[in-house]
Amino acid sequence: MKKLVLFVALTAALHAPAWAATKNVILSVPGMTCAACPVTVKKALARVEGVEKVVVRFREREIVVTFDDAKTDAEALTKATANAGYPSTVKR
Ligand SMILES: [Cu+2]
Repeated sequence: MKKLVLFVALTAALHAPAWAATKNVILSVPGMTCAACPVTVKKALARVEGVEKVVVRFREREIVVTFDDAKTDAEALTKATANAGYPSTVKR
């Protein structure tokens, strides 16, 4: 019985969104060389769970991603663009 109580308490703690926050990250994506590229990268990023908004700055070869940091992180985002064929780095 004690174990069950502990388990329930732990589960509740792990799922509490108390520290969840919306974050912005700027990804540098040098491989976006034509107007069609951002479409592919944007789709790949939008598929990542926790991503709320994707804004492409094509001329700067940058993408601003708004995400829930309880669900994903910058590493997962760069991985997603790389998997789509566009390696990226975090600018900020
Ligand atoms: Cu292209």
